[in-house]
Amino acid sequence: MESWAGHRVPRLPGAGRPVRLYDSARQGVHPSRPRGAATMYVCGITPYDATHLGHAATMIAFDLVNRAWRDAGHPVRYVQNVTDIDDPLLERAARDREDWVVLAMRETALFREDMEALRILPPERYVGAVESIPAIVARVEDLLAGGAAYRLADGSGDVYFDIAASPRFGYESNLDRARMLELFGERGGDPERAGKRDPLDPLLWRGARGGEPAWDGGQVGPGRPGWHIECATIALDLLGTTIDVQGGGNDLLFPHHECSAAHAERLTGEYPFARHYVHAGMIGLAGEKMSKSLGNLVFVSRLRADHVDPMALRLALMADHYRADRQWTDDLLKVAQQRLARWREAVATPVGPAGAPVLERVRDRITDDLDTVGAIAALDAWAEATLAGDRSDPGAPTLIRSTADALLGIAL
Ligand code: 5CA
Ligand code: ZN
Repeated sequence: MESWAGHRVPRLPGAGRPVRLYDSARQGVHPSRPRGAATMYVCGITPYDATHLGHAATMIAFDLVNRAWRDAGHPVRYVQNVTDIDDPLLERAARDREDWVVLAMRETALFREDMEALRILPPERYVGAVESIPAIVARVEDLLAGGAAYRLADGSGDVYFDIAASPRFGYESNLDRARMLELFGERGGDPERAGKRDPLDPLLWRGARGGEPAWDGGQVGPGRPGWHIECATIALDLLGTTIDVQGGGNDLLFPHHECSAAHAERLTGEYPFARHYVHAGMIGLAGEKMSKSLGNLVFVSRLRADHVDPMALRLALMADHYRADRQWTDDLLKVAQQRLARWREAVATPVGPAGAPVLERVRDRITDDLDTVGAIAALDAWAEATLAGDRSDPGAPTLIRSTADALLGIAL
């Protein structure tokens, strides 16, 4: 699939720092230690509706990781998927009497536009599930041949992963079995399905059904891919055996990231699949998680059409810590708009207070598990001092402009 257009990132003087991130598996903040190029796989959209502010917030969080790594001198290899075949997409298309392919293409195109407007650096590879089917089939064949997968005996052609083949199952999410069962049922799993070895076994391949799209699955049989094997396959094939960051919103902690890690580790024999499992908090509206199924969405494209500056949107979504579940409010946007205007006014002056310590402070805060609150406070303080008349450093406005651009993705 086509990715979206990027932009030039200014180089900052001095040295960037090692990036420290919270890892859900170890339940603590640890430095990421990329060996050469840093590798990151982020779980992208299921394109049955337009990009909402929750998607945007999650993509911004991982864009900050990308920018911090680059600042530290690492080339970044970043891959993101599009789940362009799955139950929710087919259900929406059926509801609206629309061709599911047309729906997916339209919403993916809109997502690209939104990402570009928000100045999210594009992934090196932006990959759909459909185009990955031959690769996924090869992985399912491999799991079947190795005894880690089984075919249901009911003639459906459905193939499941046997979680007993994954002795560490549960290490990524740190949840007890009761909670796993609950979440599995809520998030696309089928704990009640008869004939499975364990209610938590996830679907690898769904055998062809009348009225549903299906692909040639070789020895696996005709059908379509399961969700977790999609992300495991794409990440392994494009980034290699062990990746630095597996990312997404915290709604993917279980079962999605647990199961993709279990698949990948069984396929490669290497542990862990990801050195860091990084999860962004959920953006909600009026106390509810913003989600397509609840229908309580604020779309990025809607706000853009209303002439909201995407930079203000970006600032608003960075005003609290990325891991916090938080609510979207009109007030959040107003504050960000005022902040953006102050920063722009300040960098438009020819001189300001010293810029270098501000750059160091922003670097320090961002590399401490993406502390955007601290980074924004440092830029606020500089802008207020400038506007109050502290004008000692003629290089400062340019440096601050580059700092906001390179590290926060904010064009002033
Ligand atoms: N296609 C799968 C991932 S492989 C999926 O979860 N798609 S999605 O469209 O539902 O979400 C796309 C990304 O946005 C995921 O990383 C998801 O965790 C994140 N996300 C979804 N809803 C929210 C929300 N309300 N707040 C923050 N992030 C969200
Ligand atoms: Zn995924």
